[in-house]
Amino acid sequence: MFKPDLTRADVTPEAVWMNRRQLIAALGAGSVAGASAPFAARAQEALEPHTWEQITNYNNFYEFGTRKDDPARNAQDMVTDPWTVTVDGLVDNPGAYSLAELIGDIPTEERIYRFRCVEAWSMVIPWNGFELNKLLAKVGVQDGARHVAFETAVLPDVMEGVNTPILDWPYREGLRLDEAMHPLTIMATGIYGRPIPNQNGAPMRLVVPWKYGFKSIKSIVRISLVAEEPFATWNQSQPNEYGYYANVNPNVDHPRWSQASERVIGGGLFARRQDTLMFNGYEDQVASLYEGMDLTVQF
Ligand SMILES: Nc1nc2c(c(=O)[nH]1)N[C@H]1C(S)=C(S)[C@@H](COP(=O)(O)O)O[C@H]1N2
Ligand SMILES: [Mo]
Repeated sequence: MFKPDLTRADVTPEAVWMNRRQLIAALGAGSVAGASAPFAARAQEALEPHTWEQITNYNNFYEFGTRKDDPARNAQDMVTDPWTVTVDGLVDNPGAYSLAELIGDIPTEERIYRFRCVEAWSMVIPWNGFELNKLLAKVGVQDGARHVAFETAVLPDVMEGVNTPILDWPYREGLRLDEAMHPLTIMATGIYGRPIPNQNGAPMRLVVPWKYGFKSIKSIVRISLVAEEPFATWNQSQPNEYGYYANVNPNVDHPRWSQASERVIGGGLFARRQDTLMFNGYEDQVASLYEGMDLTVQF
């Protein structure tokens, strides 16, 4: 089951540390060797992280431009120290915290997660961070809170994007409280053991690995505990295309493209597609959160 201290060995089933040939041999010839089971093969895949160069040069961060190579170039002037995060709403300890005060002595750990953008590309990223529930415990969630709302900084001097109406700024996202409390949901402050680069959402961003990437809001300056489902930027901009839940689901297509498979970033000539997994491969851990919901309606 879930262990709080995930390392690469923990997130990777033992069998996948063997190479594929050994795996096939171990499972008995024919059981995975046939062309029959791409899905089964994916369930056993090794979570081999993408490179630092890939993770930090192919980004979505519309505040810094809409092309994938814009953020790496344009985000470098964002000052992330000092950084203030306002915590408000239904909490015992509201306030404007420095990042150091807010994180305090919460230890960081490594989490190697699949990352699946709604645009149907994916990577594997070795984050450093901590469970959001630890931060929420510190600020004290009050009765009546049902959702957590997040906001990204708006810095017109360095973010050329916020001076244009491409999105309704600030970039905002939200999670239902049980999703926010789930142990897979983290606040990331690093990648590969280094401070998280600006283009990836420095100094602190959300990572919700079973949801489309747009839920994982970057460079957070406000966290609000609220009763009602909060404003979520992509959901509000095109509700028929981007749901509030935005759970990765190969069976529910985007109106303009299939979500059944994804392009794995990198590889150049060897770029490959793979089947998209229900809840991005985290079904065992999170499916129970959505019991009784029609995921084709509440997508
Ligand atoms: N503030 C903010 N957060 C954001 C975005 C953005 O444009 N602005 N893009 C989202 C989308 S669509 C994706 S896929 C991920 C990309 O994260 P990465 O660049 O670290 O891979 O960030 C998400 N968080
Ligand atoms: Mo995305």
